[in-house]
Amino acid sequence: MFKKLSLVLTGALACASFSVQAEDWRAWNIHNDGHPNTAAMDRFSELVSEATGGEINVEVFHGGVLGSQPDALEQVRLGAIEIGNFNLGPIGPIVKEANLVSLPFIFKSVPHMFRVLEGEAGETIAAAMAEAGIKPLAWVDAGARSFYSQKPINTPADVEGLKIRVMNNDLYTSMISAMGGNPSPMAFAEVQQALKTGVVDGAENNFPSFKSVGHYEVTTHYSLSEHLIIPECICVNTAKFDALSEDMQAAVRGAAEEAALYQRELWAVQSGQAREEVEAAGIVVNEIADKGPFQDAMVAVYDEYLAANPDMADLVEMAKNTE
Ligand code: BDP
Repeated sequence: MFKKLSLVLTGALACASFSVQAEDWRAWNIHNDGHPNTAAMDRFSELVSEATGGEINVEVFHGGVLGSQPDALEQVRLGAIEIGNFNLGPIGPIVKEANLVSLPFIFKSVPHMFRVLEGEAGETIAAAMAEAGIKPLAWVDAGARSFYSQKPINTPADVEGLKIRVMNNDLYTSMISAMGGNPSPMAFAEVQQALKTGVVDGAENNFPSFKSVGHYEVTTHYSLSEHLIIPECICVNTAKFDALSEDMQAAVRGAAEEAALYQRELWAVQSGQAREEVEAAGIVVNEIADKGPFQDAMVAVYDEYLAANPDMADLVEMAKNTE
């Protein structure tokens, strides 16, 4: 009897704590409908509700409406936005370790990038990000970034004199300068207009993003330089996550991991589709037979970066030594 009563009471208490603890989280997503990450973030929201029994509800704000990526990252650090799908490029200026992934040609391929992230280098980056208030729960695929412009780019000399939009990170400005181009850091939302009006001559991104925000409508050539393979994350405000019970932490992390696997499946299919679609719309895609000259041009970027950040040498070695 006593046992029964205590069970009932425990149940009542669980319900009471359930309603008190229910949390509404806002999630930032820069992409719009039709981009694989948008579908993955919607899936994440469903998975979190299921896994937490409705204790945490994630409302995803697509299309960057909660702010530019650098702004949103600050908001996550402050806890004004709880969670989001972020690219590690703009995290580099906040978390030095994350800059490993922004060194041009550091990874041999997307699978190589994931192997590095799953190893000690990835653990170091994740710990540093968590320390800075942006805790990665799962890694997301963002393919490789290549240049696009009004002309084909086959060698670094073809970049000379071109004004190229880059994400907000000094490594990218050095990268463009090392090829003789003029780097122009700019928010993602402004790039289409800037390409259209000639404020910039080119930009660089993966196929799904090139397509989804219409950059392919205002350029003619996409050149497969694949100079950057930058991962993304589902990242949460560290304090918010750490304050959850262990069960809730496991539920949210599990949802992020499952959503990330889903994203990678979508990416595998949709990045090929995006390429086909932009080609069908008239974009000329050119293979770059020899990427050697691009890599040679980056030696100066590495030298300058490692001279200023000697403590990054270990991470660079780890990445290079990862099979
Ligand atoms: C896309 C990333 C997004 C970036 C954008 C950019 O998914 O996070 O903001 O590139 O170039 O591929 O700014």
